[in-house]
Amino acid sequence: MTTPASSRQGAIRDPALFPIADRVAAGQRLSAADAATLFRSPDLLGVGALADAVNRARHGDVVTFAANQHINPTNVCILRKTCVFCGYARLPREEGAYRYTLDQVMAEAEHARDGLTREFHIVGGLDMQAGLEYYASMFRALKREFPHVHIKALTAVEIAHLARIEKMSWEDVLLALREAGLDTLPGGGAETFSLAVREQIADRKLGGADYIGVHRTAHRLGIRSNCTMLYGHVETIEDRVAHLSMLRDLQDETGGFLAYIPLAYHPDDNELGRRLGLQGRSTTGFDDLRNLAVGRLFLDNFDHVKTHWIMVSPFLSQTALHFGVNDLEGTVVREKIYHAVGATTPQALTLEDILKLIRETGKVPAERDSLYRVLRTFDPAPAAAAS
Ligand code: V47
Ligand code: SF4
Repeated sequence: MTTPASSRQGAIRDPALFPIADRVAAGQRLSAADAATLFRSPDLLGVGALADAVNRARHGDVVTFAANQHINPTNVCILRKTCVFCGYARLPREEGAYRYTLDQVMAEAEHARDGLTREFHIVGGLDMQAGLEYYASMFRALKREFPHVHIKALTAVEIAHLARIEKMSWEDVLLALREAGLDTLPGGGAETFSLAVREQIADRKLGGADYIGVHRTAHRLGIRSNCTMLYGHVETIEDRVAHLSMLRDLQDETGGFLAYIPLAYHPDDNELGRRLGLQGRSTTGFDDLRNLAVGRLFLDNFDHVKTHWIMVSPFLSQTALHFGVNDLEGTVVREKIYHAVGATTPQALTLEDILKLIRETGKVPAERDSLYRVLRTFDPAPAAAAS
């Protein structure tokens, strides 16, 4: 047996990774079995080294970030009882339920006057009282007041919900929203596509095939989108691989995905965490880094892999920059969904925080727009800077 170049360099210790390293070096696509091997390997540094090499080949040392602002207009959701991992949703008359008026949305959007915010990320519950016109008038008003701010809004699940309550097709809903100002779709709502998993954690939620179907429709209309996978709950390695395969297949077909974002399940303050006895025990850093690295390696047709530091902490996101990640979810003014389920990380980082975080890793920070075009590149700092 020949010794692969990468193992000679000593980066890879697990022999099960040698043939995968050879395929990566040859630019060959990884199989589902390879992805399962990567997920099972205890050699996190080996998996990370492979992902880092692939990431560097695409992006060099550049790490991008975008200054965005989350707006969550309603937490009223008809799936409140069945999405058992969600601590954010409320029934209409339940304590804590809210639905913003247009004025409240606009007041919250005022933060974008700081001039730094380039994107509104708008998602909420499946609220029967928040129909197409609720969102269309919101997007029109936001575009009128903040024409320079990109609107990334409504997950595939919310698009399908609007289609159902308005008795319209997905396509017509997307066309109407684009007309009002929608620019791209966020990747939420994917959870883990496996039927067995959905039955346990998100029964009655839009299924995986339909999630893919909504994104396919959006891509056909020229609306780009992100995609996600929620991991660290009841899913198996095979469920993760099947999920990633569906994302990779759609990307082969349309090329419409901008970024992949693995989302770490937070077990606090939600029914699933109580059922699984996981409260106070979030995903491990090991598994967080591995999910990011495997995403980079298996999703060979994706340009961008992003960490969401709100979920996995700025510290882990920083380390992830050496595990295949090229993008950080940027400055977030106010964020409710994760802080309803126990996230204890800071709710916003300043521009200086983000630059420091990237520079310390020896990488070059670059601000991007919502379509991942670099807007300005910042000077790298000496990697050994101590403060
Ligand atoms: O779909 C809900 C997740 C997602 C919990 O597209 C939870 O740029 C962990 O998709 N523990 C929405 N996660 C957020 C999302 C996202 C985030 C950042 C950037 C982008 C993007 C998209 O949040 C939901 C669900 O998977 N979520 N509850 C929880 N207990
Ligand atoms: Fe509703 Fe989304 Fe929460 Fe499910 S995850 S209950 S769809 S807000």
